[in-house]
Amino acid sequence: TELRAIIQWKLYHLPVHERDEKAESENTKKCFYFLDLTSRSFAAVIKELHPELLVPVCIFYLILRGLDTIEDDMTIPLETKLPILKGFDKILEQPGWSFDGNHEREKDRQLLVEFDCVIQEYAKIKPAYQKIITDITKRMGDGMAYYCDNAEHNENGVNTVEEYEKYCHYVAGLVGEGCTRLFVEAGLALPALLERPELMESMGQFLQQTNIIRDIKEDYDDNRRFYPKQIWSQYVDEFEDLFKPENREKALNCSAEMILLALHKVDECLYYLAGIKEQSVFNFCAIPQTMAIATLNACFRNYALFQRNVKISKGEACEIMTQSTQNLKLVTEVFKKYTREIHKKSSPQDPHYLEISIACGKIEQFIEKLF
Ligand code: RWZ
Repeated sequence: TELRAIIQWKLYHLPVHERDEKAESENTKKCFYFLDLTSRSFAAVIKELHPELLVPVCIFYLILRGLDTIEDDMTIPLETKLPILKGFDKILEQPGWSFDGNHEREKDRQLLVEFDCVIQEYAKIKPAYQKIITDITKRMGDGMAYYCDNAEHNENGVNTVEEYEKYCHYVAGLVGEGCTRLFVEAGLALPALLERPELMESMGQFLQQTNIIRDIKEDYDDNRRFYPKQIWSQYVDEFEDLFKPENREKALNCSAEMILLALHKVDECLYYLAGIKEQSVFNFCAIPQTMAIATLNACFRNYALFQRNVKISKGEACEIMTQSTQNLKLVTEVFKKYTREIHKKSSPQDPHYLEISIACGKIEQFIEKLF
């Protein structure tokens, strides 16, 4: 109830070129160079953040990106990988640390080779922010180590929906928690958000689940599978059968069930956004969420998902950007639009047709209730 009352928007906007260039050291610039290098979508929203959080969030991003690169790299032997993942929080306190054992993507590799610039910048931010970042790094590293070790003994990837959501908790739910604690510490979000941890968890879950749904083909080609067996095994006997043209309908129904699971997070994401007081933080949180619902719509009942990368169009992305940088009302309009499109496309032949209708209807009702 308190969360709902807080829709007073203060427009904050300071173009990057007007910020005090001299205050930023060469080292800081190098960190922003790495932000651009390693992030497709987050660099833009991070660079527009309130000055108080600009560098801390950039550093937070680079640290987790470094961790993610280690986790992802299948060429690093487990006996090297696990100690790095589990001790990454300690690495942040080691000036000069770098890693050149990564050989998968050149851009990610370079960040780890020159990781010292992140460590130096981390040392300069407020201790309260450092504490939050270290805590999340520690818990995420431990979670990743657990899943890497597990994957070694378990060829089939994630089994249950519970395991799937737990994996998403480590790689994304924790990002939601870290960001929220930074916002509250900076006085830019309501402390009440910390008393409803399921809201920040859903923010991360919704983004991560959308990425997993969208990247199924790319992940399969890299020999990774994140769709839980509990879901795909209802449609096909072997995971690879999802990609056979004769299983087209089964594959589409499987992806629809994955999308249904993600849609269950939407209400909590919108409720979370109602707790953000400051415009640049609102944009930072809202843009990825609206991009995600548009991406789910682009994937829904689209067989291309099993053949190549599905993307939203430039035009759609532009419209979403404008609508996501104003207020909660316009953000809910974006959600309403894409939820309706998903609802319209749903197939009565789909075993989860009824559940999908209910989920879409609930989102619409929730939006009506918010205002
Ligand atoms: C946005 C401050 C790249 C940090 C974590 C992100 C890597 C696995 C990928 C740090 C949205 C996709 C980016 C869900 C959080 N973890 N999952 C800041 C980072 C979704 C972002 C990416 C996660 C993450």
